[in-house]
Amino acid sequence: MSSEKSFAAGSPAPGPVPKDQVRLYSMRFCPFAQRTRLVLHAKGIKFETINIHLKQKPDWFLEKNPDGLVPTIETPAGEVVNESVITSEFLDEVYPEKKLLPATPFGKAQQKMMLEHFSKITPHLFKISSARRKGDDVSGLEAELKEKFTSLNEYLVKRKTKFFGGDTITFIDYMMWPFFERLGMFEVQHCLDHTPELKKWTELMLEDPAVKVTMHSTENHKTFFNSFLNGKPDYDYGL
Ligand SMILES: N[C@@H](CCC(=O)N[C@@H](CS)C(=O)NCC(=O)O)C(=O)O
Repeated sequence: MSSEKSFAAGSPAPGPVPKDQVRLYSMRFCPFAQRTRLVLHAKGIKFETINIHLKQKPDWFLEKNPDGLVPTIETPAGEVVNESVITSEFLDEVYPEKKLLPATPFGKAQQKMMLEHFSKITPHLFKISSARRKGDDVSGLEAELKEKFTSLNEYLVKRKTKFFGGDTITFIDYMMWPFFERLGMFEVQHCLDHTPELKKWTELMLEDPAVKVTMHSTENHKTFFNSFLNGKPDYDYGL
């Protein structure tokens, strides 16, 4: 697609997915869609993006995914897959070059266990941000977040690896990254100060080409997030 502008209700439906590509239905600031974008870029998969106006979804998008959530991917064969982790695993299987998930069942299970653990941390970020906006004291919540970061830090220390799946970036790192990119937006960056290995991991992630190409600055995240909180998400912010 030539424009990154979001498609809203009433916009014409896109044609069929080009034969040699995958189509990603996305939203530029969505952390879940960023997971899929990271995998697409890391694996060098040819894809086109259709950004969706999530407040005014086109009917043709809801026909493809009645849940109306991004990320959703569509293949030239008409296969429609949604949910960030499922789309990412699907892409890793369909495109075997540069595998991101480990080959062994135990290796895969380890990454999925870690992801399960991590998915209990993310709601905490939203909780802190919402409490802060209400003017509540967030020190207790921040202490809990620091504890959770300590558990991730210990994982890296025990394994003695730079990344969560070894010394190179794998699936689990990409699944976790979008939320770390947004620590500044949630104003909890300082919660990493006592977890040096985890902090180093964030610095190494920032050097990754797929991270570089999919990321937004903290300022842009903040501006979008504020528009979202005010009930008028500016999906096309910065375009
Ligand atoms: N569990 C889903 C969550 C995806 C999600 O919440 N996406 C948001 C945008 S960040 C969305 O599509 N929201 C539209 C809506 O709720 O109607 C995943 O991992 O893909």
